[in-house]
Amino acid sequence: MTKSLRARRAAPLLTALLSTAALLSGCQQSATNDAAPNAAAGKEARRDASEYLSQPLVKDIYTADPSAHVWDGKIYVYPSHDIDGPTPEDDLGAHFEMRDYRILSMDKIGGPVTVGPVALDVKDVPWADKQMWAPDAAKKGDTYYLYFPAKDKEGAFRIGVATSKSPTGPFKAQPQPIKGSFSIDPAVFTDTDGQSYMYFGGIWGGQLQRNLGGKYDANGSKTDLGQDDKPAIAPRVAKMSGDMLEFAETPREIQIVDDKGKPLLGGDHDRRFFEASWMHKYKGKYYFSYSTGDTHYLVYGIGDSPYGPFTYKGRILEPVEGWTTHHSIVEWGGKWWLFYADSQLSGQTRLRNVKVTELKYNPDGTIQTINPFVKKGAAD
Ligand code: FUB
Repeated sequence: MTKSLRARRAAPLLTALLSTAALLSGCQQSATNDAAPNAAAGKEARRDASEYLSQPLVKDIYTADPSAHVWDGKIYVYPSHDIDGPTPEDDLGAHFEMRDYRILSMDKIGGPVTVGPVALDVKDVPWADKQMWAPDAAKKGDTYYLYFPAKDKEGAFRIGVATSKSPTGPFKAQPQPIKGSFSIDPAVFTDTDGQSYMYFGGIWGGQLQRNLGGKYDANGSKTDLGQDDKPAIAPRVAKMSGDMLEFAETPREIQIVDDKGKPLLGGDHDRRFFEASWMHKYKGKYYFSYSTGDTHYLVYGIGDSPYGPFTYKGRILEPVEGWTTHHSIVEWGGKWWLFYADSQLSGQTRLRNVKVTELKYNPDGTIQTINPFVKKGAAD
């Protein structure tokens, strides 16, 4: 698939327009409130619910970018909370106008999902102006930390942190963004030795390409380096301070290399980093996974250190319905799970719904690629 506009890849065309009632009846897992989202009604032709590998976890609000964690045996999902705003779609994601976060929780995968109340609102974050994009969370001692990107008053994405004594909030934001933070999509991984690291970054609307000189350049490239034969822009990682509120070091670039040890190139859109970092550890190895953005894959590399380098290994998830693809991977109940999102309920990229499906490894530690559709070749 070639470089496509963020705005262009909405739901694929189907001949039949399903009724909202029929669509919603396909949801396997219940939420606390079964009211159908208004904007889900008939905007696009859609697939039959039976064609999707899994069904939306909740249907009373729109959610995306699910960061899942297991704390005290319970599963918590920290998603973006999509809303139907007025801004037209563009390549930089201006249509993702999210203003708050609501946390999902469940006792078991496949069981009822509770949608929590507003956990953090942009109006309660002193430095933030708009676009509360993909968050993540961490726990240390008896405190929960919500990490979130938002645009500041100058239009630059920064990453903030808010704390709570409850995993579902409400969270209280620090007055300033994390010093030295920029771009989007924080993912905080705590290693087996207790040290936490934040992975982050995203090109195009995520502004990573506008932060190359250590300072936000509002006039920088809209997309990437524009140098297809040079190493692609790297995601970033930084060790977190003991109090989890700051970086303990200047963020480092993460190398993603091919099987010959060469960095993936900017023109390699099927494999290079775009956004949606996630880190998990399996059998002592570090798995760095991410979205390829304009080619719509979730892919991963494996390394021996939380800093990388990570050797590209393949795809985790083929393209979902909708432009974006963003995920998390977590172990629960002796199995591994992929949380992801698509646009099944609305047919619109800006209004997504989170899902979960089992993730399986091969004996050599590679991940089995998942097709988000039951019928082969259903994705366009
Ligand atoms: O949800 C807004 C943005 O779209 C996220 O931050 C990206 O990862 C993509 O999903």
